[in-house]
Amino acid sequence: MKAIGVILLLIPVAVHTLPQMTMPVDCADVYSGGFGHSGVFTIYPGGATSAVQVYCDMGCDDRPDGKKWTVIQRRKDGTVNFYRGWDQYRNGFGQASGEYWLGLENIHLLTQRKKYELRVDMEDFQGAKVHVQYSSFYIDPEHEGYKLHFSGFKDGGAGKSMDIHNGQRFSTFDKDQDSSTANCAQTYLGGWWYEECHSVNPNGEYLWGSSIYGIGINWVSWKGYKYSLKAIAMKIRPVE
Ligand SMILES: [Ca+2]
Repeated sequence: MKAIGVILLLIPVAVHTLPQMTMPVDCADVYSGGFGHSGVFTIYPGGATSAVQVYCDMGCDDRPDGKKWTVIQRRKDGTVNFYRGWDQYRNGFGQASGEYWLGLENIHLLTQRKKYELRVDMEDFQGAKVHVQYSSFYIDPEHEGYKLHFSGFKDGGAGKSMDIHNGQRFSTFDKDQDSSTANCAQTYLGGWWYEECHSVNPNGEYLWGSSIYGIGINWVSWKGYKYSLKAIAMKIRPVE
């Protein structure tokens, strides 16, 4: 009888803690689960069958606001080809330890579950670092073209040039949903929420600085159309 009593006491504890510990939705859940260091973790944006690896940016001493960020896109050395078609952008590609795209479906699932803010960190080849932050960020479901929504701009030196992409559908070379008569993804060699066509191109060609007009990893309000950044990372965090 004593043994049964112990088992009964343990069961509610196990049921309560298991889902949170083993199936974090995002890096904020990973952090709450006791992991305070940056690195690669498995998250579950859409439940038990949706496991995906991400890089969690848990910050460092010179960035006190840097904790709990789920990285949804990252470029840093040109090792991954970002000129890909719709299925790849929908499902994600690359390596969470290096360069990757989390996938539109995962980003949609995440931003449907919680209210998120967005941060974009950037670096040039001279070592200068800037960022932007938006206090609200989400994307619509696939049948709405994964349309992009953000608001609440806070400048960290990179400027507002992402603003023209607000409200756009996502386009790849094989799925043109942009506002241009041209195929922007094909012209500017990326996949993005192209308008007519872009003033930021985070998924453009990795070009080690000098860029042919508009095809690099451009952030126009910081470096113009002819400079391709060394590093860029888009990351999201639930609004407390
Ligand atoms: Ca078009």
